[in-house]
Amino acid sequence: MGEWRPSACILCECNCGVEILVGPSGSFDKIRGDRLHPASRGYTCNKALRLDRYQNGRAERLTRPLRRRPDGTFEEISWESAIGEVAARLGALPGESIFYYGGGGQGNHLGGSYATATMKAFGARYRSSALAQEKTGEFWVSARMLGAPTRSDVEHCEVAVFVGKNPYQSHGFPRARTVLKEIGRDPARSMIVIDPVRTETAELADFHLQVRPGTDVYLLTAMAAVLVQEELVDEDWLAEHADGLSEVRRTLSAVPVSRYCATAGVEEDLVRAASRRIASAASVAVTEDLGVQMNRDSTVVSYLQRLLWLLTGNLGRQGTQYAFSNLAPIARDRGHKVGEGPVSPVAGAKIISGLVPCNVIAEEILTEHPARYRAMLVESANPAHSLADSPAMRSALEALDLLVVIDVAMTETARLADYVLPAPTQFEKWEATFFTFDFPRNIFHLRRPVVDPPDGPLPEPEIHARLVEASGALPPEVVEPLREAAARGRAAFAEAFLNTLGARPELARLAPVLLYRTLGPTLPGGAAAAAVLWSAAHGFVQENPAGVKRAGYGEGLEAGERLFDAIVSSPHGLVTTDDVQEETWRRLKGRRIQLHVPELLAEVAGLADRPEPAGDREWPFVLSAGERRAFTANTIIRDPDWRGRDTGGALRIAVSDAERLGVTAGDRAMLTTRRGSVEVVVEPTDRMRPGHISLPNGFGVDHLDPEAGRVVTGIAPNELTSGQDRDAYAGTPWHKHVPARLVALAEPR
Ligand SMILES: Nc1nc2c(c(=O)[nH]1)N[C@H]1C(S)=C(S)[C@@H](COP(=O)(O)OP(=O)(O)OC[C@H]3O[C@@H](n4cnc5c(=O)[nH]c(N)nc54)[C@H](O)[C@@H]3O)O[C@H]1N2
Ligand SMILES: Nc1nc2c(c(=O)[nH]1)N[C@H]1C(S)=C(S)[C@@H](COP(=O)(O)OP(=O)(O)OC[C@H]3O[C@@H](n4cnc5c(=O)[nH]c(N)nc54)[C@H](O)[C@@H]3O)O[C@H]1N2
Ligand code: SF4
Ligand SMILES: [Mo]
Repeated sequence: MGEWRPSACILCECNCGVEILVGPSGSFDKIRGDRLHPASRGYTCNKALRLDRYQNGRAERLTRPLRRRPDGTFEEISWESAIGEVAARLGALPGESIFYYGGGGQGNHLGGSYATATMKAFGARYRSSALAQEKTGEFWVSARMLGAPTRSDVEHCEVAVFVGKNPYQSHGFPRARTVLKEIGRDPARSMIVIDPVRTETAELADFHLQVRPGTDVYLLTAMAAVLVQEELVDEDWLAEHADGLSEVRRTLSAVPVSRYCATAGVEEDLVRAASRRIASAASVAVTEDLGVQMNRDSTVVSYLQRLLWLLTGNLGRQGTQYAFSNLAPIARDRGHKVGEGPVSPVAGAKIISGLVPCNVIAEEILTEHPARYRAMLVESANPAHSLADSPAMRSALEALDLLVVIDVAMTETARLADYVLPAPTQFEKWEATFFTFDFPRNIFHLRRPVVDPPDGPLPEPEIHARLVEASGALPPEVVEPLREAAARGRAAFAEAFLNTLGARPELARLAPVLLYRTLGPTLPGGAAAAAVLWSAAHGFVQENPAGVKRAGYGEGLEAGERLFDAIVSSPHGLVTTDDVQEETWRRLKGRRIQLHVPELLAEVAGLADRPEPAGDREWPFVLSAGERRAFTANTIIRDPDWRGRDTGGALRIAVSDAERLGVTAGDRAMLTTRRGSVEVVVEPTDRMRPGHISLPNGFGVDHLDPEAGRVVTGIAPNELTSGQDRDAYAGTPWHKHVPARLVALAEPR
């Protein structure tokens, strides 16, 4: 009989606490929700139970550093050679030409938090991650309107609104299915879902606004206009908290609501009823996601979505939106106006939250421009698969002087690398995510290894430390005294560390590695990777003194130490802040809400002059490329056997369209977009609107089969998408809106 060990599911941002029964050979024999986890409280969805396929599945696990030979095959090399050669080749390039991508998927941000040191050591300035193809538009709008990011309190709201989000499958907040069912059951509460598909979430909704794909900007403009035109705006609240109501009112008063509802394909009565329901509720929580973020007008839609809840005064109360504490901020934007702030060196694309838009990366490499990126360090990401236009991405990665990939498995991206550096899996090392946005009690969960790592891989913090050391940026005369101070105790270390950074501020960005090498070895149970959390904990206490105190850690420096020690010694996770509602206003720093964002309000006004979105004879379908389903999890699990159903990743299509094409379930068809053609298997369903088709995300990756060799399952969606199809502001892709056509391949019956 094995032992139950606490950890977390790594398949979506919720990171539900789990307990794993580990067999003698390291197999995950049973997995159950961890009741002691402060956010998930025993909840998991169907996916967590299959995590053995991540740990022990048929992916091509990486165990040794690899170097690519000229013929494209790989040879195993020692860590000494790998680190020495990578550092020498990075060191020979101008720092601005070194691009860092990734830093953590859905379960692992601890390793990536050491990458700032590596970037600094080699002078790298530009970076990106998956966030810059989904959330950057939202970050920017939030910065412009509120000055801080917010999340929505779905659990306690009277009315929940989901815009282009299917939380029944994708989650995104704790215990999602339970919470959704509670709202669905309660006659006093309502759910509004804006989605062209009758999703599992839409089925629980009171109002399903089954919008025509890609026309959310009209629908949300109409909804905001109903609030203004029917005088449902919370005037008193806005007078107290917000500026810009008169400009917004002027624009929205002129909106032809009926016409926009017709354009969006939703009954006007239903739109009006949903808007009134928002206005009459004591609390409204609105969440947007990829259905609009990876779609036309995404940044304008992020703005309109916020107008709905701001015009009705839904901020800073239970069940509305809140600003959260953040132990390790994932991203925060300064909200520079269009034409101001940093841009990418070649395409001149707006950099939001420090991230270059993913859709311009290939362009920034495939050019003769002197400022092009020449080297890329990819960590815990698979951009050859996950970014728009995979063929162009592959060409770009091949055109680099140097590509280094840190991963656990041989991936589509790793296969193109000059060096592949193997890391232990997330169950073989100390790990954590920084996706903790709960309120009023926010949490953190530092996970311990549940199985021993194989001989060979090195944890990411160790890889970064070695690269930084090989760069020569971290002289031993800085490290040694700090190591000695750490051996004397935490107080001595704190003083020495602050003195060192005070005397040499240029070392600040190397701090993660410096902490890892000095404080790290003193941490219990081999928790060196947690060292970076020490400074994070102190910063967190300074930012959130009241919440930290309420959570029982006391005040000041002592609270920082107590919180850090608690993090290291809480294998089930812990509460970091216990907030009151006023904290939201404090985090907005007393700044007034800006309803009027001139660039975006002008877009709303300009809708009236746009030509009606028309059908296209050449491309009669709209393809959503990358839907979340019951068994998808980005490309974290490569072994297809983990899927309980929809194992091939079928193309979903409306029943009427399937009949017209003469295809039934399981038939093959040829799907073509401007970018490429693939053969798909169709699944007719009454969930889809006619003209709309969808493919799941996370498919089209390969695994090693003992007999058949390398086998690819399903369609890689980005063989069909284009880098040019992107938002004018944030550069985020239109993956949910790809013009397509479909031809039956099966014999018609
Ligand atoms: N099962 C599972 N869960 C996941 C993940 C996973 O891979 N699998 N990935 C995680 C990650 S990284 C993310 S970012 C989240 C994403 O989570 P979601 O955004 O919820 O997931 P999607 O299914 O990509 O898109 C959401 C919805 O957008 C709808 N949509 C398509 N076109 C339009 C449109 O024109 N307008 C509107 N309003 N809606 C439209 C789709 O029908 C779909 O229901 O999920 C996370 N959770
Ligand atoms: N067309 C289309 N494209 C999309 C989407 C879509 O809806 N449609 N969704 C997009 C979204 S929202 C996202 S978030 C991205 C996700 O795409 P990516 O950001 O590329 O992330 P993943 O696919 O999750 O890949 C994570 C990688 O981390 C590796 N890994 C797992 N554990 C570890 C570890 O402990 N250490 C290291 N170093 N590596 C590890 C895995 O093997 C895998 O290669 O995809 C995006 N791409
Ligand atoms: S996939 Fe997400 S919601 Fe499901 S168990 Fe894992 S972390 Fe929890
Ligand atoms: Mo994502």
